[in-house]
Amino acid sequence: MHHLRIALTLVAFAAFSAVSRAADINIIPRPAQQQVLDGQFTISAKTRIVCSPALLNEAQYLADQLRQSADIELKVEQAASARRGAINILLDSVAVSAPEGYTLDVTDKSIVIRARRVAGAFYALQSMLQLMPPAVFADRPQRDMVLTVQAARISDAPMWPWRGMMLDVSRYFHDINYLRHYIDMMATYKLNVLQLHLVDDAGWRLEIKKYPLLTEVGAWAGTDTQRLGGYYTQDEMRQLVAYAQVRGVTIVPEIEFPAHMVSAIAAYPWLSCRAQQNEVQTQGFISGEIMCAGNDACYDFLADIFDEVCSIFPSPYVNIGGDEANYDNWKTCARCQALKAKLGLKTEAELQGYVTNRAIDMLKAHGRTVVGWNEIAERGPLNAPVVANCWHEPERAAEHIGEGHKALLSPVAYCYFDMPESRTPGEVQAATWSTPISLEKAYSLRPSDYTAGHPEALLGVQACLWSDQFIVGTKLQEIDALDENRSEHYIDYLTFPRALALSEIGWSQSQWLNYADFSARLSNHFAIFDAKNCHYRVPEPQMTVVQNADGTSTITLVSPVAGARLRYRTDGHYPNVHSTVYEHPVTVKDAKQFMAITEVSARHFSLPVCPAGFEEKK
Ligand code: TNX
Repeated sequence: MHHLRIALTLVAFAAFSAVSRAADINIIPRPAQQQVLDGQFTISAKTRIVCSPALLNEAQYLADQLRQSADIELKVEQAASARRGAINILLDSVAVSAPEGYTLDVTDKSIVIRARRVAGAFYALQSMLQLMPPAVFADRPQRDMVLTVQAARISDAPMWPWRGMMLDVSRYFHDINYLRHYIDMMATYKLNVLQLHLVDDAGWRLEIKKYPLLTEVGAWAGTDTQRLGGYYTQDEMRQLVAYAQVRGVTIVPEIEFPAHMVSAIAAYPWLSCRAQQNEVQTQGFISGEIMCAGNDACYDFLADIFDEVCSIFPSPYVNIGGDEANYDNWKTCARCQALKAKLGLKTEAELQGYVTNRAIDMLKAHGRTVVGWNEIAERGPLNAPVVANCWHEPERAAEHIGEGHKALLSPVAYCYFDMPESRTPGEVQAATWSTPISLEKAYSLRPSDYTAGHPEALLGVQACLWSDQFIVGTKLQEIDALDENRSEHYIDYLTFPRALALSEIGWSQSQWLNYADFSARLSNHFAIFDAKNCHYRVPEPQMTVVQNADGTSTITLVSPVAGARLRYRTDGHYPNVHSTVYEHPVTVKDAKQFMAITEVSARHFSLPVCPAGFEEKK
């Protein structure tokens, strides 16, 4: 009977998706089931938002968004069941079984959202907003707003519970406003975890009341006019946590140790084995300094830090870093060696395991689970399962799952968005130690390949935006002169649109992961980015080249951005916004001399695409 029911459900789902005209809906990440219907729902000043009492925040979020972009004030009312004519946002654990799942039914008569939990209701709202004109995402009232919602029927739930972004706020201090913008962008695409890399050699970014020098000293690097830095007060962080919570985003704090913490050691030299005075670093090289493992005071320090961190961040996870530890100082430190002997440990790696175990215990007392870079699962036996954030080869995720840990995928080759998308001359100069990650490459990671048969142990995917690798002195061609060399605009440029690829591989079922289909939908999202003041990277035109019998080549271009013009040159020079507008396929004698760009506006255009390609820089 049970099997029959499953079979029938599958048939019903298959029929449901077969009739859907997916191309007409451009939602990213692609919903599990979607069907476009005829007609649309029109929102007017009389439309009510009706919600379950537990969903007032979500109803208010929608009302705020519509007030902001359309200058319309919708009334919010609480009710237990749907009302005709209204936008209904209801909790319904009978209709929806997946924890973060939802259904969204839009007809010309009403909108009905059903979700099992708050998160699902929020995701439903994001899907609903994506069924509206992009201007609905604007942060100020737009003229002539048409408040229509495409009629559709959607039933959706994410594949993986953790769809994250990591920002390195240590090497480059992003102010709170930028973090809000980032969270807003994430929320639009159902990305639900923001890991803040709060500690590294170049800066300690979180106010800790018991250790004021961490921010008085540790948050600042460089001298005189070159002095840079900053930190978040606990109040600011609490407000940010609340802001993120409303948007379905959990902020996971990363307090990095035993390596990558010169900022703390500069403030409190006794934290290190040799207790030598260090400067907070201005560059991103990895310091040989390390927290002393043999000094009890260091564990008291960690426990104090975690007390304050846990009082600020309700996240069930705390990330303890743990990567790239250089053990030279431990090897010559009498206290570390004494502890190693006392514990009967053979290697310094095992000593790191001991440090990790101490942290696991401290955080367990706060009811939190430890996350760390995959090194933590590789150095010394651990007393409890952790979440290994796998930044090397993705295969390591399967290994750590096999050992009883949970895993999160952030493999360099797909998820390190501090690598540029291309090596086209003129590309933003970012990290070069691994190969560029094109949008298509970012989309090609398949989390389900790395579960070792335990899908529940793979939490999901996360992209990393390290900021130690920006090469000072570069300006993006399409960004106005910046008054500093590194800036938030770089992070927007590196993050978008690749974060949408990440969002889809983390959310959508494998059967729907199709790059061509994704690109076609994506072309409609740049208008959303514009509405949200996002300084995204404009993709190059899509190009096909056909060789003709007479030796000429015919080049066909497709705009990757809906509504954007393409321009080209045939003389081997970079096109600009005054070059010839592409209207139909072009036949040229020498394809190598052809270059084309996507032009979103006079100041926002892409790097060129060229049939000959661009040489990889050595
Ligand atoms: C490696 S990835 C690091 C970071 C750097 C990054 C640069 C990892 C856990 N550690 O400290 O910022 O490479 O791409």
